[in-house]
Amino acid sequence: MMKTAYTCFCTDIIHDGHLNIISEARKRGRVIVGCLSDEALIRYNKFPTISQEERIKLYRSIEGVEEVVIQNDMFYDDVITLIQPDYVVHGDNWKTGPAKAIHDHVEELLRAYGGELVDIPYTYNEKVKKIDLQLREKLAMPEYRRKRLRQLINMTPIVKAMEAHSGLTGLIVEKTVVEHEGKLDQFDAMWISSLCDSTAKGKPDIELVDMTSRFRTIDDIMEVTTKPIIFDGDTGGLTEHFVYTVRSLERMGVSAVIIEDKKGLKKNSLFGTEVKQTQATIEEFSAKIAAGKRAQLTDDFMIIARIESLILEKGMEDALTRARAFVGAGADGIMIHSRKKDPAEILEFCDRFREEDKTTPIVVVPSSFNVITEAELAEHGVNIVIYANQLTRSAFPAMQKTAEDILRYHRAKEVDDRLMPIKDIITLIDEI
Ligand code: SPV
Ligand code: MG
Repeated sequence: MMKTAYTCFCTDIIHDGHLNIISEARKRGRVIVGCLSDEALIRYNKFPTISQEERIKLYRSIEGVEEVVIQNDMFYDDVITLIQPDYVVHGDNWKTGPAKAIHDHVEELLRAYGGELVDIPYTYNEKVKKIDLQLREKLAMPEYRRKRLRQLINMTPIVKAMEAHSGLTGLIVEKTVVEHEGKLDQFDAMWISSLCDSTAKGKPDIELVDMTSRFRTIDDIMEVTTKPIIFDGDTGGLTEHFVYTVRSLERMGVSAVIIEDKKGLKKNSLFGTEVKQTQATIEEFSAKIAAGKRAQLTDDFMIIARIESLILEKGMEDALTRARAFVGAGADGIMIHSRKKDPAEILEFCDRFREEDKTTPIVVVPSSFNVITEAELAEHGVNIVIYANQLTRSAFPAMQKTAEDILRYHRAKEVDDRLMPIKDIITLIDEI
């Protein structure tokens, strides 16, 4: 019987490397190509720039490919059970890094029935490099990046956003991939926190850092990343100013702005009622949202209304009434915030909001109620979870301790084993 050779693709463009894999597979048998599903792809690799259907068509059009199947499981269990290929052929680039776990797992699956894994030397020539750059362009340019948050909301059970406030923290959010319990995972989006952007500049979180400076932060991050950006717009400022902010953010390729229903001198929400903070009226804030929606030029950009009723202890009914009104005014999503350790009030809000509104995205920021998992939040209808300040809060004590110890010992030797090797920090940064 004719043998079968299987390979899984997750590319949007076919280059010499893929053709080489197909030709090696053909030498061994009937070629079946797996198309990694969108959902697996965004966890494993990067956001697809063409649809799953278009990728299937693309792979089918390659000479020598006899069949294309969808691979839903990035660890290959589904297709290997189904097809039991004699060979799995892959570029040898998956033998290092987080993908090594997949390599090893496939090898084990094949061994169980006498199949063979064939690792082909990875092709990296000028043409392949150019195609990599083309793909990067499609991910990083504003018109592609902007719409990606809406796409992600539809593609994944919960969008995970991590705080970034500089090129370096942006790179961490962009590049961190972990393998854990048989799954690879990475963040989907970045949150430009007003708290962390201000803290990085040594300033309080009171809308003191002006928009020009905040835009500079966005630009620093955008220059070195491709993931979509959610901008913390504080109160949005005066409505007459907010409409310009919306236009600027949209033009830059930011996907969403979240504005909170407060007015006057804004203080950080985690202070709650310990400081004086004033909530805007429903009418005032609805007018600001509506003006922002009128100002935007694309259908991609999102204006998300953040409700501070639970933070300011105005009650659940007030929060729900506001949510209804702000969606009515055109808000593309609702962020509900709380500073309680117990997630109960957040979950009650989500459940009650979802009873009457099945579709408007819900955003939460579990800084205080940090026991809740992403899966539990998704079960209660949450679409976006934001880890708003954990990178800053982990970096600060580490830096402070290093500074103290160098003062203490009058040299840097004692801190050295806590430091990232210089070589690693250099490889973090891409050279063009
Ligand atoms: C921020 O990260 O700046 C936020 C979230 O607005 S919070 O600090 O919890 O108010
Ligand atoms: Mg903020």
